[in-house]
Amino acid sequence: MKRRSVRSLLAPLVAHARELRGVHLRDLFRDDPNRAERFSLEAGDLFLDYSKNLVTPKTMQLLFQLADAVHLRDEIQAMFRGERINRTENRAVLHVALRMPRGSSLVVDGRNVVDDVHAVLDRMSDFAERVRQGQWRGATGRPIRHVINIGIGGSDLGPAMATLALRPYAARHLSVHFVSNIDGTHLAETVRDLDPQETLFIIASKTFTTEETMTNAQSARRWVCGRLGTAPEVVRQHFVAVSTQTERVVAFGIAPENMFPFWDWVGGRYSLCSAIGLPLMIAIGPDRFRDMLAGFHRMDRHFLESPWERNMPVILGLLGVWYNNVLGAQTYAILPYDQYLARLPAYLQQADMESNGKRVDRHGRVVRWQTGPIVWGEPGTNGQHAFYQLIHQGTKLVPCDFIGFCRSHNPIGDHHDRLMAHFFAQTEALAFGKTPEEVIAEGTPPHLVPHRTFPGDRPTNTILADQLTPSVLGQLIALYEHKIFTQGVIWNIYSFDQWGVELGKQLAKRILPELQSEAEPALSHDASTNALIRRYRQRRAPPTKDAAR
Ligand code: G6Q
Repeated sequence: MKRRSVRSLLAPLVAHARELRGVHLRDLFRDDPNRAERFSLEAGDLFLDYSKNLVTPKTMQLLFQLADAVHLRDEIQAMFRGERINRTENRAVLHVALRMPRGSSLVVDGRNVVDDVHAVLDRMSDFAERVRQGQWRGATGRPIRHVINIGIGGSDLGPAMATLALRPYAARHLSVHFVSNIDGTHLAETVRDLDPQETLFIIASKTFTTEETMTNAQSARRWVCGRLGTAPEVVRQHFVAVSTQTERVVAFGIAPENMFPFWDWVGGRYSLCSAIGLPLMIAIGPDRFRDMLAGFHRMDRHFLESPWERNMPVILGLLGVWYNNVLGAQTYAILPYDQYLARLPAYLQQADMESNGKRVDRHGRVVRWQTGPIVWGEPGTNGQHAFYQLIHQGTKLVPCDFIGFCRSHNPIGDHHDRLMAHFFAQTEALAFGKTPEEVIAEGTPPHLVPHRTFPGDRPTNTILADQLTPSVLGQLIALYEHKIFTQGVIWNIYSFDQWGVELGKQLAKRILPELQSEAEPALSHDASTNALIRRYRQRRAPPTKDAAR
């Protein structure tokens, strides 16, 4: 598909930004009484108000033209058709197939992958129910009470985020834990107070070679076998796997019938709806898990079918481009006003930064425009007492997404109204600020007026839903997945590979034997790395084999 260079496509927006210089959000709201209505929309159960952005109808029109100019519609359709759009790895990108309803069809290389998806979901459901009902027993006959997922990156962040997010729906007689870090502390502290007789490990790794996961899995197996013995039923009853690699799973000692597969067309950071969601399914049960998949699917259809001006992921993506490429924002903040979404910023950080943190375009040329932003955030109201100062009065432009719910799962006292009062107050304060005149009128001493003035004009999106249900979570995650897709298309980069994680891994492989050799190794790194390795060797504790004693 021929397209013009990103810089020339952005030129009309750059010129338009000049026209808008000096126009404040206060002016935009004053001049258009319908602004809140004009710039808000519903998709499924999500309501988005984007009126507190630094945009006019013309800005949106130019952004929609940009979406057309990069052939966004064709690119979306190509993904949904199962084309190999992940060209650098020569793979289709089909997380959308993971949530297509039973009976629908998407044929890839002659196979209807939706049938495969539902066959695995059925096996997962059966297994999850057996664990939940206490029918799946440990090697000594005790029911499982603790589930520990061992995985990292895409094989950890999604299920960890969602298991916390959907805790109100979880079986409370089971505890579900996530171990990811190769730091032995993570595993040691997780198993510390658990009884191996009642503990089930899920080893989640697409490749089944990831160093962190395999090191933790081996230590977990030592922890279990050291206490329950090495009879085959010990590993059989206490370890299952989620992977694409049957042979490696079997070599670890896990029987093929205890492995839940997925496919190379599922990217790690897009894998929550695959078997990678098994710990979540055990926590909330198969029906709730399917509700979540239905929520994802609803947003998928919305993205595929809606015109740009009613298309929530496209609008969020375009607004992000406006700030990132035209107004010079370096970051954007995800601010969920719900404690259950505490891990959402970390999850979206991976989804966004690993997908769009790229420096060359699809032709391999170094880009001359900004690509993915830095994504960060914390749940409200904690952030208000920490970093919001900089957003309100600092020198940087930080667009924010505020995510909130009308109903709490824990309606104690008036906590929820108080929480939501802050939620609404923050976007109002950020947009409209407080002028020096208003500060003076409050009787503020003149020397303090500049300090107490809030410039406002700080952009925010507000995403509001009735309640954080499994379906709403699915819709929310799919919203961001497709926003990220939209931006990757505009920046003309490949969003579905992650070569940037390789170099550090290779260097660590070279350094490990240098840390472990008994004889002083000949080091040939740079002077800094050599000296640091020597210092570590002199001071470290003697090595121990059992990280999970
Ligand atoms: C995600 C990345 C990455 C991956 C982890 C774990 O998109 O590919 O975060 O998920 O490196 O990989 P394995 O599942 O193969 O262990």
